[in-house]
Amino acid sequence: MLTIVPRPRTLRMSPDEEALTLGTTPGIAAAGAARPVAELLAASLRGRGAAPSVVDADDAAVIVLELTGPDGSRGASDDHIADESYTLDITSAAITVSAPERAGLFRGTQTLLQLLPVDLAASAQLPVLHVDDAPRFGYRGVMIDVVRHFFPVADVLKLIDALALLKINVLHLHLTDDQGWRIQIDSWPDLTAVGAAGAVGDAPGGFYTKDDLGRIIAYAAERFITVVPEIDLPGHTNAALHAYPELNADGVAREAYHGIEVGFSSLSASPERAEVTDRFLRDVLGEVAALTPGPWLHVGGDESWSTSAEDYRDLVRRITAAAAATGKRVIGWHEIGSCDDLPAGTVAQYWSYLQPVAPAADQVRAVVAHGGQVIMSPADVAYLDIRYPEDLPTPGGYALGLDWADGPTSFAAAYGWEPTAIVEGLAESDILGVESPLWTETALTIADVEHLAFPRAAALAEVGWSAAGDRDPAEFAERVASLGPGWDATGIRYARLSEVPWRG
Ligand code: TNX
Repeated sequence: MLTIVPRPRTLRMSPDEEALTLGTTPGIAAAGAARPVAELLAASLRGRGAAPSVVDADDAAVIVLELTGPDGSRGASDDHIADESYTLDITSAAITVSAPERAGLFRGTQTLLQLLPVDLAASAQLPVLHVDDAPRFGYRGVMIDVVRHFFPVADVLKLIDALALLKINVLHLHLTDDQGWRIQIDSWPDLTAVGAAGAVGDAPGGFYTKDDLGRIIAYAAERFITVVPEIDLPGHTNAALHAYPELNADGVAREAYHGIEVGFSSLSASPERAEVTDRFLRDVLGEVAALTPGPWLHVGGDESWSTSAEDYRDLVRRITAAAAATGKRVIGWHEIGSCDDLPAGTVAQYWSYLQPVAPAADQVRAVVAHGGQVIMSPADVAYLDIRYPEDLPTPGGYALGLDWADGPTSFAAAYGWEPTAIVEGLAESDILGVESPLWTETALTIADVEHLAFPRAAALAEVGWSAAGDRDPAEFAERVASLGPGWDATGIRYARLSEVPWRG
């Protein structure tokens, strides 16, 4: 059976034709802008024991990567959503991936990698087939909270590779929260000098220098994944309120916080703090926007329960205006829809349930009514930090996951939802895409993150990429089982859920 996740738009098999034999020293032909994609494919094949060589267009190469469009040199870091469509052709003689843009070419190579065995030290047989593929939604994200626990750059790069294989194209980094501030800001140095020290419990803190974040962004961009940075405002700001007393209404620094409660911190809307708060917003959002080449800037907006409704609307207006002034498109959690003065094109990230809890649906519709769009992250199905229904051995031996979002989330539930069926009145085009957040209150290590994320991130990837319509959970579980050997080979500590018929 064929093993492509997410399911491609069309797949035509020709079982009567003679299979292709891929030797252990395959040539990969790629010219010009296709070359870096070929180099990445070669590195992946090398990781599986083959000895490929990348050549300029050459008839002898068994793998050919070709760009067909005039925009062939554009990448995900440009100010547009890349064209990710591609075709993959396997004949008895050759493998050809064609795409109008490099992003699609890269996506096609990920499909090819899924079709190849994990051990290429011996020659492999590939069936003759034709894949014609393109995503349903332009934004298919995974978020990682690097505040509640901090993850060094190498951990994030490993995660990026695993997400790239699933054709995820956005990595949302939750960079600030009550427990810590994780990104260097030159104009406000104490955000990290003071605000990055701790995490949840007695876990160590940490932060990314601008160079660190630059390495993450560059690595992601090579794989056509856009990094969306989030500075969570006006709530979830205890780390900043701890580092800078002048950001507090009373001018007194808050204590450092290492718990997991939410909703107690807020920037001040008081007129006496207007100058310093607006300067803070301008400086921080300006520096973060300058660091990230992608089109989006996430400003949080969730759970500001200690901010009055009036102050919240005032602060969100100022926050989103400062974010929009950087030239980025603003994203916020759906609560920002209570502010009726949002910049044009603002995106609301919906994190209520499949059955919306008031006023979430109204807030989302308000954003759409102002010309904005929505990212769907329903907590009861898309959240990766919610625990599994079964108790599985975990990498660290301690329990992982929270269960506030309507109890545990099964693999079938993570797969069986439709983004357009949640908030009434939204058209398909109102939905920018889907995202799975992974909050890290219980995840101390990247192995913990992997256990929570995989295989459920594969479900999110298919909800975002593959055509709407009937999803057969049993058939999907079969395909996901085929990812197991690749995850084993690359050291991904996925959860061996009983819902998936893992091989071996
Ligand atoms: C709510 S969901 C949060 C996070 C927490 C998470 C889990 C959302 C937008 N905010 O701050 O980490 O619950 O406790």
